[in-house]
Amino acid sequence: MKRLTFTLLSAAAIATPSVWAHDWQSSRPDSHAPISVMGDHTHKEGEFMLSYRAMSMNMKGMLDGDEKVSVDDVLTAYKKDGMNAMAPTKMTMHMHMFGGMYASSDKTTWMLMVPYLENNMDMIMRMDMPTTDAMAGMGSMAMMQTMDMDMPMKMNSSGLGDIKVGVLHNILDRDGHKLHLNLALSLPTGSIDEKVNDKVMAYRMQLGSGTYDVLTGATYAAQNSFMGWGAQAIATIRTGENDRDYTLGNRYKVQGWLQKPVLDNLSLSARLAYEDWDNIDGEDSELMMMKMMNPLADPNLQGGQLLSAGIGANLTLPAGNRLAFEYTTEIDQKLDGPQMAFDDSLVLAWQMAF
Ligand SMILES: [Cu+2]
Repeated sequence: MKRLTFTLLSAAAIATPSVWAHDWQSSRPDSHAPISVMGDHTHKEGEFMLSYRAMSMNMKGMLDGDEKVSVDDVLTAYKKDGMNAMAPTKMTMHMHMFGGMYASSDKTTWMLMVPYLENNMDMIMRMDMPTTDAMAGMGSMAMMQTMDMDMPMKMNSSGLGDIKVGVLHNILDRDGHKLHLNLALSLPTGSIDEKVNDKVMAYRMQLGSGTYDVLTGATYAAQNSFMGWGAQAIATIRTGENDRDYTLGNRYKVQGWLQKPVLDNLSLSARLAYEDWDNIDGEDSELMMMKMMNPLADPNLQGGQLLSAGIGANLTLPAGNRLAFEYTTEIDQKLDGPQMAFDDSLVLAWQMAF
């Protein structure tokens, strides 16, 4: 028994260094994090990378806190005599994200991200309609009676989003463990003046924040011969106020992931993310009346917290090419509501380093 224990311990002692201590291998598929994670990896001096991500995000139903709220609940609460009420039923966002990376040294990698967005929202508008009785007796307007009528509506917005310029700075790269700092500036290139029928659309439908935003945080990643893992914390801090007199809430996101190389060129991933974002500070004056009829136009119904999980895969191909996908679904969320809830998202991507 003693001998067996000794043999096992010796085996473990010999095996451990080979499992734990080796240099970071950037050729491994799991040397990049799951594809939803931005600014996850750095490059070697002189290396370039181009990337394209196609993302789609679905939102469905509404929550107030962690309670489900039906469309009818919202319409009933917001409907006032002589005015319309509106409630969203679902929203999809499609994003094309073009990225570039360049390492000016082994320690410093520069990033550029250019998003193109397309938002689609389905809503129900509850309006007053004269009843047929009232129509018949049109002569006496004072007697006019109305009834609620629900009309489905669609709206969409599309265009350039906020361009981000960033830098990643390595502070540790030892024995398969890496740590870098993330810093990026988000430029107000996305429109905040998107309109439907000459009226400004609710905050969610706008394409940018309208402010210069600072994204700052850190990313840790590790590999051994068996698997890869990592974690990232990023804060998005808005600065100043935009041209429409409001500031989107700051966002804080922490996430962690595990990756398993199943083939030389293929790894599978599981990721858990927690996000917290604040309400809007200030208000778009053109939405001030609208918020009486539509919760989406209320700056105090925008904050929330979301716990989500993703599964994905990274595939390396010849000549520095990579393909990746990740599917993310909500696990739990708590929203200042009524507010539309996150349902799921899908990211497909191509990357090429040279
Ligand atoms: Cu890269």
